[in-house]
Amino acid sequence: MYFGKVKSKGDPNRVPPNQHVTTKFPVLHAGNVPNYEDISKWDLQVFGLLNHPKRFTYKDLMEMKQIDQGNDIHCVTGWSKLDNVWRGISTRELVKDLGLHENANYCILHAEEGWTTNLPLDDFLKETSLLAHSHNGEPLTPEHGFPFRAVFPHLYFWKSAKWIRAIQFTEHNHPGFWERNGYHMNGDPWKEERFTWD
Ligand SMILES: Nc1nc2c(c(=O)[nH]1)N[C@H]1C(S)=C(S)[C@@H](COP(=O)(O)O)O[C@H]1N2
Ligand SMILES: [Mo]
Repeated sequence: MYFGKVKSKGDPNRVPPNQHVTTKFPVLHAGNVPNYEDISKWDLQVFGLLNHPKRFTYKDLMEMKQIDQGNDIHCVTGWSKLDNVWRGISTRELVKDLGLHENANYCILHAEEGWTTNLPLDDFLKETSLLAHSHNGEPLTPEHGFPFRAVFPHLYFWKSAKWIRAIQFTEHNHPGFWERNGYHMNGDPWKEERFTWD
């Protein structure tokens, strides 16, 4: 299990600049919370610059190797939540047999209702990046992204797409939903990469 750099709760170095720690788990998103009546019909499409595009069902993902990741999350609106434990599938594991092309430099994550976000491939494939189905020992609630959400703890939390339905690998960096509205293309909380006009 990975617990990031071991720092105590009181350690100011653990909280990025201009963030405050909350013990709540705020719910934040644009649009509606999806309702899945039959989870066997849900799927995750992985496509774009790779040799073997693949459709994963819920069952496929649940039968893959599972990992637990402990981390802190940082929302661009200013809250940070420490000591989360997520369970799911490592992004590296997800794409390891799909033959990513040399020129796959970026990803677009597609969620329900056409919501998207973009990030560099290296961030997507970081050791701490995962697709999670559980948080702190409980299945994700619908509000927090059931059945699967991305988790990229090293980036502001808006990159961690809830209700993810597809992952697309691209050569160029295409801005997603918030990024088109001025949010940063990378979003590193330690560098305060909040908005492109900063
Ligand atoms: N599909 C989708 N995922 C999303 C969002 C969204 O609007 N739609 N908002 C992002 C933002 S801004 C944040 S802070 C986190 C919030 O996750 P939470 O509601 O589980 O705290 O989800 C991110 N993932
Ligand atoms: Mo956010």
